[in-house]
Amino acid sequence: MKNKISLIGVPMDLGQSRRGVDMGPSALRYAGAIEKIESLEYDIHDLGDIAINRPATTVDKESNLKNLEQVIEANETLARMVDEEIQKDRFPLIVGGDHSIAIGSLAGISKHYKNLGVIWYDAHGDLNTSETSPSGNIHGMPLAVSLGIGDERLTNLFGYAPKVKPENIVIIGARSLDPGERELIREKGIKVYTMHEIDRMGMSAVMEEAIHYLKENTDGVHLSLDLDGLDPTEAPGVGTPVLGGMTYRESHLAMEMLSDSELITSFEVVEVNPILDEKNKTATLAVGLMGSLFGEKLK
Ligand code: B3U
Ligand code: MN
Ligand code: MN
Repeated sequence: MKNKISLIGVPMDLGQSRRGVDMGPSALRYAGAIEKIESLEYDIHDLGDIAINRPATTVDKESNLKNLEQVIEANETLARMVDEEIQKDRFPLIVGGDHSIAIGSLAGISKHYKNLGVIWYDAHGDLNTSETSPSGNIHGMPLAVSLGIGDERLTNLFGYAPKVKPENIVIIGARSLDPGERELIREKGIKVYTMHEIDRMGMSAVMEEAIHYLKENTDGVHLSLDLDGLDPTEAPGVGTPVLGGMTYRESHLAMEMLSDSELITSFEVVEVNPILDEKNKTATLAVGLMGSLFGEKLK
């Protein structure tokens, strides 16, 4: 991993319906994200937060997508910033905000790789389109969008599509998939470790397999960490909690194994909602996971 990191805050809450996740970047900074990473001897620049245009909720008439224009605008800014940081040879660490910001992260990252791998650590698949989405919430769509599936205004963000290939994606921790998402997973042959596989195989074997799978064919791997991948008893501060998630210990192990693998070339932490949290528990947990991903156990 590069020892130069740039943190970009994206206080985006328009990709879903519960306010408060826009305070995620503040909660993560308050929980000591910068100090944690500095303590691990990285040179970290905090680039501050992207400005989000936040009018009342709008719904695009033809597509039913909520807050489409604002989501596009913020993601274009994010893509540009991420692209610039990679050009400066710095590791992008993006902190949200809801998961719709992965559209911009992947748009800025992917042009630097021929075969970008993606690890999607999440209770959800985020593989909906405006047709399959039960909610119209764009945070349930970023992985489909990055595959080039969905509304063109999103898929073509930053001027190209697709950003990732289905065979370079690994989803870990899924336990809430909509019918359209299941169909897409089957159709595209996307590798998914649901909670069933994690329970049967154990996190260690799952991560070993996932790392081996991505090592073969990718030249960089983006880790997209949605805090609702964890069990809500341990990470209550998320907008759409789903019971039966990955534990604190499993998640630390996963981050440590990824750190050891030296595969990860960009990282994003999303869906921390301090309003729904208990004394910043979820942000604090997230900062701990960042520490593990950045090699804390070796220090
Ligand atoms: N799959 C549902 C729910 C959802 C997706 N991502 C989150 N929730 N966090 C949807 O609205 O697309
Ligand atoms: Mn998600
Ligand atoms: Mn999720």
